[in-house]
Amino acid sequence: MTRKNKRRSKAVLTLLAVAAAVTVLGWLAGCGTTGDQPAPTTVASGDTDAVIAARGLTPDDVYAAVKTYVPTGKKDEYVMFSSGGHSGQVLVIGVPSMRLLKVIGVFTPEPWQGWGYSNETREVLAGGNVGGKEILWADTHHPALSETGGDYDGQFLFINDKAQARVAVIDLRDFETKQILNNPVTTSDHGGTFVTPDTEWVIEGGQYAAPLGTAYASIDQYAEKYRGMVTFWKFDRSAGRLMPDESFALELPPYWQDLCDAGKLASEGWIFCNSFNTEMATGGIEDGNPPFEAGASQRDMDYLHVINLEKAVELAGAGRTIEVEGFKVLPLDVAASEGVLHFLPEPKSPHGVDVTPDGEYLVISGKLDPHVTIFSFDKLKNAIEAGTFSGQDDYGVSIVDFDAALETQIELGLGPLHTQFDDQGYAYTSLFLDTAVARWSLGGDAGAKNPDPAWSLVQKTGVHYNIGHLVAAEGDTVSPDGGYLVALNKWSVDRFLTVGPLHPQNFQLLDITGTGESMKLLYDMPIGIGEPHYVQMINADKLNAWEVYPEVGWNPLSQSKDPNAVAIGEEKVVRNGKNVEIWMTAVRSHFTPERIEVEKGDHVVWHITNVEQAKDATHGFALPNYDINLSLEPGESTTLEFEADVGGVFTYYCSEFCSALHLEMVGYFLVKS
Ligand code: RUQ
Ligand code: CUA
Repeated sequence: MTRKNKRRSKAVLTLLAVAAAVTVLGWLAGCGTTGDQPAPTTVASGDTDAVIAARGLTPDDVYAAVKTYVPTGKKDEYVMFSSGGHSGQVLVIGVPSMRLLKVIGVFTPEPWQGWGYSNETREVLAGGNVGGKEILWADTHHPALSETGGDYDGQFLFINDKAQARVAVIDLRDFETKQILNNPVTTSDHGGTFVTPDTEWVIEGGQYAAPLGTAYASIDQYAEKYRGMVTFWKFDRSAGRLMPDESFALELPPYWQDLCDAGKLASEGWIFCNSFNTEMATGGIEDGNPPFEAGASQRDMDYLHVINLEKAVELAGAGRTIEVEGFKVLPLDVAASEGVLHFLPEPKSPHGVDVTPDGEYLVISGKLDPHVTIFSFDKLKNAIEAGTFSGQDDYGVSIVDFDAALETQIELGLGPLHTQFDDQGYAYTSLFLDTAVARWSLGGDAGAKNPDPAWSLVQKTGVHYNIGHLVAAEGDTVSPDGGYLVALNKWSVDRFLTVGPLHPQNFQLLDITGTGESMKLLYDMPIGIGEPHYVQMINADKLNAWEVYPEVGWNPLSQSKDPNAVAIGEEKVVRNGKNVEIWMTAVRSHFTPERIEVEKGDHVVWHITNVEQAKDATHGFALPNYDINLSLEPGESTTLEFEADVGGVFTYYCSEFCSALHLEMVGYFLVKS
């Protein structure tokens, strides 16, 4: 048993004992009602039994409360990184308390943290411009924590934008976005981001086929001119950046690629991506054609794309790529003839492909098939080597014989989507239509860790409602932790007070500590921001974020001291023709200087350093009518630049309540017309 597991088991035992005691007290107090009417707010203070009785809590409620309550001063055991969906941001949430710790500005300006208002943050956002056009929203789907040896290492987080085919890099030393890149080869992505076990590559799988790059082709030329893709972004860990020049895409048939996963341990070096619409439906309901939803779900089988990444890297290195919009692309015919790409039939309009922790099996969820289909990587590899193919698709890609790679199929229920794993040899699959989480037992060595028969459905627990993704603690790594699982529900229907017709989505925490049919629902968390898709949950011990920047004058983009950092006593304003450059400090409770006068039409460059080193001593910098608000964390130095094109007198002020004299932390910006 690892240190972590021991600690957790002990904690769980203590919690169970407390919960049992409270539960008995609850029963003695005669509670057990399950009404959803508002509970009385005034009950005898200090009397736990009376509170339980007055609030109508059941023994299960009390257990859930005791399992999730994190008292003040204590900290959460896990941290979840959640996509913020079409808000374009990332959410940071503590587990088991399910408290929101932070919203990280990624693709969308986030004024309270100054994201998108300084030179540095604008530069990062501009990396996501598409054909020179500023795009300030995104549909974030799948966050991926950086890994070392297939385990989260707590250093970086990546996330994709499905709408514009972009990827972002967040540095977990300061939880700030450092890079955004637009994929020049494609217009949409979905199967991203996923990382290889040592984070050499960040995977971005495509979604809706289109002509590569910005080319135009009529929809009648779909089969000849439209293409899918998967892109492998090379990651330089020491620079903390993706390297476009060392990255490449793989051209794929115009099926709609969906989620991907990287092989690990036994299957390291291989990448697996699902696809749907192998029918190559092109829509046109208005012309009497079947709508996409019908046209794209005719066939019983679609194709799992089995990609030999090592071989692809080798061929890209040997110059077998072509260039599309200045980006390297390994052509489909090369991939097919050189054995980089094979197809494996998979039922039916699949969504998630998830590799088991040992890397031995691939779990496929077909949205229209009540089973999960489990392939053995070993069998798959042998079939490829032996050439056990059932044919080729229209693009010359060999199709591996389904039965040759099949391990088994397990009937779970309706609408299986995604699968995660625990430390006891269980897998957990979300069932969208059943609105349930299915716990099932793995086979192989992993499955021997629990008492349930191998490859069998063990329990289904209802969730509220219509679950998409789910996450278990470190549940997609080589060593999942178990303990907690979160269901990411698309609908909340009746779970919360109504806040208008746009309802929050609902994260539900489940207790997965036991074996057999012991899964329990613990907690509901409304998500008051865009639709989260995927989440990863990391042990909090693995994160080593800074509490203040390491040195006064720190530039968060370069992660080093800024050449324009200002020390106390060195503040100045320098005019050079129409250019005015300001070097300013911020400290409790004043800016220096406090009066700045410019001419209308001047070009202003303004450097500000927060010279504080105390935790939490953040200053804001709000400049009214100029659309500027900054957040200067302790030690941070930043620059902003603008034309003084609005005449008048404006007070720049600190927008963080930093001290008793915060209201006095102000200065006059006078723009003479
Ligand atoms: S995908 S649940 Cu990106 Cu399943 Cu949304
Ligand atoms: Cu500084 Cu308020």
